[in-house]
Amino acid sequence: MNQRAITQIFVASLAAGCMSSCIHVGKITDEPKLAVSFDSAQAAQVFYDKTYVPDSSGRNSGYLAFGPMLPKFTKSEGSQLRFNKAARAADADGDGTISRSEAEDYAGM
Ligand SMILES: [Ca+2]
Repeated sequence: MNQRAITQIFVASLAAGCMSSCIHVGKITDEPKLAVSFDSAQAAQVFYDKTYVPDSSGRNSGYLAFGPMLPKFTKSEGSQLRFNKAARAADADGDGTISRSEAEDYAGM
């Protein structure tokens, strides 16, 4: 193989790898925050701990990959949409107030 062919293969591989692994298209969806209250500080603490503190399972959501990767298309939730989903799940009776027992049920305590 001559020098020119090796150079062309190298450049083509580099371009293909960069083009396929450098593309990340993300879309964030969000909505206005719900008006939710808590009947106690403990209820709020349990709710926020469950909703925003990562679990301690030790699993890593990242990954390590070698070589060219496919373009990455992701959809993610905005912070208010995440809060609203959690609040709807926690507020079992739908009265707009999360009680301590509702927060504990939501947290699986
Ligand atoms: Ca409630």
